[in-house]
Amino acid sequence: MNELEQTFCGYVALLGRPNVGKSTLLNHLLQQKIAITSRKPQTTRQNMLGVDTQGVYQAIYMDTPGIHRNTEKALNRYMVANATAALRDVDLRVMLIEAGKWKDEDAHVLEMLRHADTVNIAVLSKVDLLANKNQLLPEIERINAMGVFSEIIPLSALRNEGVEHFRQQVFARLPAGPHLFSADEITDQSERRLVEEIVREKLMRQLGDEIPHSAAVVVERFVASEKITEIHADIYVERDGQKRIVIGKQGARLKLIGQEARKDIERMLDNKVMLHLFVKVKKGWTNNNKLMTRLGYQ
Ligand SMILES: Nc1nc2c(ncn2[C@@H]2O[C@H](COP(=O)(O)OP(=O)(O)OP(=O)(O)O)[C@@H](O)[C@H]2O)c(=O)[nH]1
Ligand SMILES: [Mg+2]
Repeated sequence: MNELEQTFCGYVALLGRPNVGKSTLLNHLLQQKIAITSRKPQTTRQNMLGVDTQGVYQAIYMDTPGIHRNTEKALNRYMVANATAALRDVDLRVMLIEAGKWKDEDAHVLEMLRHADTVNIAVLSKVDLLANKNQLLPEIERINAMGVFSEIIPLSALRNEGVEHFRQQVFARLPAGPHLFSADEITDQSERRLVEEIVREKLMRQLGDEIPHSAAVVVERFVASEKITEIHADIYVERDGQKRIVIGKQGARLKLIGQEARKDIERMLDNKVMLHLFVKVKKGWTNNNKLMTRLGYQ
């Protein structure tokens, strides 16, 4: 990049109801896995940044928790508050809508976007799942008629279709300004934090519907040497019964979770990893602000 060249940089929020593919899109844009994903809704709990720098352009994506209306528990309120904070203070807002699967929760997100004055782009996600591609055009027209979006982009992150077009559309809308991250920085998350998230992803993926939403992971020890990185992490659940399930028969489940997590962590750190997991109970932490803060949700 020539020093005198005009550069462009801006914050881009990825928004939408749970499970529409926000985190998956971010990972595919960066061609690196930084955000955890799962088939279960409400996987992402906190905003995180992913930086896409190419030449004069720098898009600083903000992945957000899915916006939903079940806010009985403090943790759910915290998640939605994170996402709605991202609505403000960004240069560009991208709403993901699952192609062919419009729901009430989408309408709720749309109303939030309507009341802001920054540019909005709609992404129609997971188009590979559409049985009939003829559905796409009427849906694009219907969304266009809502009068909220300057652009509607169908894509499949998993098949890498439309992702490059989306990237260019975002770049084209960034305001002029200096880059805020160096070209080799791709996230604002620490390695410890990423490890916690990887372990939580394996919990999300390997356990039934209830426990993943009651689990938190905290790295207690992280010692890196040239040959090996030793990590101790605590998994917190809300009840003794949940602890038994996470551990499994003779520790089988916990072992599997550890193996899966270790593979990902080794890839990320590019080092051998010794991972020790411990399961602990913090009664009712998802509805207790003090405990949430202790477990990393401030
Ligand atoms: N077939 C298909 N599945 C996808 C695509 N993108 C995402 N998915 C799947 O959709 C599910 C949800 O993806 P996530 O990226 O976790 O969704 P999210 O919007 O971040 O969800 P929350 O964090 O819960 O709000 C996962 O099982 C993904 O593999 C896609 O392009 N095609
Ligand atoms: Mg997510």
